[in-house]
Amino acid sequence: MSLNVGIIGTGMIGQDHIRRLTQVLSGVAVTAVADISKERAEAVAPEGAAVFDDPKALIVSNTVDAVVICSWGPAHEEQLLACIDAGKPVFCEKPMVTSEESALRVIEAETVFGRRLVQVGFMRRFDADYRRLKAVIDTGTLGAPLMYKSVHRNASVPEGLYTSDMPLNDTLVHDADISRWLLSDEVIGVEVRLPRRSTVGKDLRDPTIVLLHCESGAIVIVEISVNIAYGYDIRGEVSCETGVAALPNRPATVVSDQFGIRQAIPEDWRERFIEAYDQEFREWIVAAGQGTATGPSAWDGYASTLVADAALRAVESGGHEAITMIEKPALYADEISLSQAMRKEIA
Ligand code: NAD
Ligand code: ISE
Repeated sequence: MSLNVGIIGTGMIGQDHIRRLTQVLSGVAVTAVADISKERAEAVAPEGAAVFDDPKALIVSNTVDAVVICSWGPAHEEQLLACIDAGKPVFCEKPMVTSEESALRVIEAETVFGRRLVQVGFMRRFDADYRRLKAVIDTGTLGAPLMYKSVHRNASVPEGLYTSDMPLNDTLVHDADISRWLLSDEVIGVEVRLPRRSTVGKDLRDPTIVLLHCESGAIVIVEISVNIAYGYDIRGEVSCETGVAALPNRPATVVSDQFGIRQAIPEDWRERFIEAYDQEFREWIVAAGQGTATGPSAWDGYASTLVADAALRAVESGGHEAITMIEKPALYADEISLSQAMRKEIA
């Protein structure tokens, strides 16, 4: 039986997810869409899908079994809470929410409901190269992870939409989540360094370097550029006690001509992570069909929000900003990874 999905937010990523749910993946149908711009929703609605003005009407509609939220970050909390209230599985694009208080309200609602319903759109966890990188770290053959370098470069950002806070409260959440997942660690402190400012980004504070201090003592160095012009370039390298494991360069045709030898770089996240988004939804469709969620949880959304909040504070203070988390509810108890077990043995 097909999973009937309603999509809230039909902008860039909403349209890309409509394409993958209607043209790429099976076992799923898009039966409803909603956007504050009804014209946009109508223009991109798949044939036969109902178009709603009000996202809450979409959420409770009996033509919708599960919801995909692709609206702007500040709208996510209200829509997530409405989905939990309706008992419907919900895939929510990152950032899950935009403040610690919001994240705690989502966790509280889901915990009271008693079953995971929320999956957060941290698609890197579904990328084959990141999964292989994690597998290498988890086997423990390189020893404990000590440092991770996460490079996150965007060619450009949409005019008008980006503010100087967005590298920290919108972009950094991906690096925070993938670091926690790869290293099986929790971030307990954040520092921010602002290098010489690029003139390409106009009013943006760009680039940014963020240091994430992890519970184990490992340090993550994140480099964020949101206007680097040459392409979308994502890199990752984990330095362990006896070796280093890195993401490979994406295979691309090597062109040799009068200008030299070169390979194309993805234009944006849609191209770089196309298979990861497909896999993320393949796994979500199965879980949502069973009335639940898989992969990045509301807890992970909370943890990445705390990192973003601390990074914003660190810009102001110029120093180290500590992170304190609530006790993890049993609903989010993870399987302990091999690297965690190994680090405990070393300690
Ligand atoms: P966008 O501006 O292109 O589209 C957002 C859409 O949501 C717009 O059509 C807007 O009208 C609609 N919207 C806003 N508030 C709404 C509300 N309250 N109710 C209904 N509709 C509403 O933005 P985008 O680039 O598609 O990003 C959307 C979300 O997806 C953001 O949270 C963004 O961070 C996230 N995103 C994730 C990735 C990823 O790699 N996982 C990539 C891009 C964007
Ligand atoms: C965008 O919103 C995303 O989520 C992309 O994955 C990220 O790389 C980009 O920096 C964000 O603007």
